[in-house]
Amino acid sequence: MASSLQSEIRKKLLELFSKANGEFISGQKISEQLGCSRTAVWKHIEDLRKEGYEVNAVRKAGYQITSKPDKISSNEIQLGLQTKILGRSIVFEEVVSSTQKLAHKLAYDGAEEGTIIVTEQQTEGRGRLDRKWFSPKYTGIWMSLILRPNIPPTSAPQLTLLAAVAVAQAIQEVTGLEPDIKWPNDILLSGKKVVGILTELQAESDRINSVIIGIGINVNQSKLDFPEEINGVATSLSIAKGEKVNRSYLVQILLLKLEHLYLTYLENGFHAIKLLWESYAINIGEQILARTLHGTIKGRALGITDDGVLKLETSDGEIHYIYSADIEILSK
Ligand code: BTX
Repeated sequence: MASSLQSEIRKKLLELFSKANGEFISGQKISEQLGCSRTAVWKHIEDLRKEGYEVNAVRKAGYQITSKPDKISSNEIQLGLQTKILGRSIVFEEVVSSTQKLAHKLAYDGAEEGTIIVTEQQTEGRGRLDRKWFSPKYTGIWMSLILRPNIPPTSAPQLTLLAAVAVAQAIQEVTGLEPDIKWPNDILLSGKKVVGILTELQAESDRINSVIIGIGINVNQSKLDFPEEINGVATSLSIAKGEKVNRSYLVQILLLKLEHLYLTYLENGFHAIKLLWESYAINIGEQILARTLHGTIKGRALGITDDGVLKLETSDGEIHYIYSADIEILSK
């Protein structure tokens, strides 16, 4: 109770500074607006400083924020967040093994729909099929989102595609870059992977308890930051754009895009999402190699079905439906 009151006060304080637009606010005004004593205000300011905010304090004039930390935190994400459901509850940890792992636990314990788990660093970030996801500190967005849609478990892959569209839209809006999507879950810039998406379920045979969508975005890494094994295949937004990108702002826009698509999806189904997804897809119409758990198939990617399943035509004219695979594009 006490801590949620503290975080409410903190949120209000940051809102006040945001409205002040870099101007001073008097201690008196802050204490009135926050409904707490001048000493409590001073303590909150000290806490902000510890988190890396630079706060100017001048007698009679009051307080002024002169710079914000290049950090991800609940405050940074919440301040200016325009969503109604997604990200209204934020769990932030400086370091975790994997936000997916923590999200599973919280979802199991009843976390509300829209809860996000965000961290500065993952020590055991994971990709599909237990592969590793490289998640160094202060450079990326490592986030899991808990959803509780009333859809059958077989429709859950559609949410991976929905998330990919939302990430692509957010990257486009924030950076002006034009990402491609490679079925099902890779987002690429100039052919290199900049985002990975991992969708996992807590479900019974016919109903979903929760969908946990893990999103990893390489934001401010330089080329040298990637380990050798992925150096040739990975990139970051800042490498592609030539300048740093504000991560908290990107999370805010991403949540907004996700929410919009998710509500559209719940109301009208997958079709509109499918059309958007196809507008970003690079492997449709191409000769591809699909490596599935059951073997490798070569053929032309015809598109995706209304369920988000990849349709592939082999040279003998046979149509195959691919539910899960790694895709290599053979022709452009
Ligand atoms: P994936 O299986 O499609 O991709 C994993 C593969 O991508 C690795 O085997 C490696 O070759 C390459 N890779 C690893 N790290 C990176 C990176 N930072 N950038 C580009 N390529 C890389 C993709 O799986 C799904 C990834 C989801 C990550 C999020 S982060 C938040 C959440 N928590 C968590 O543990 N995972 C998700």
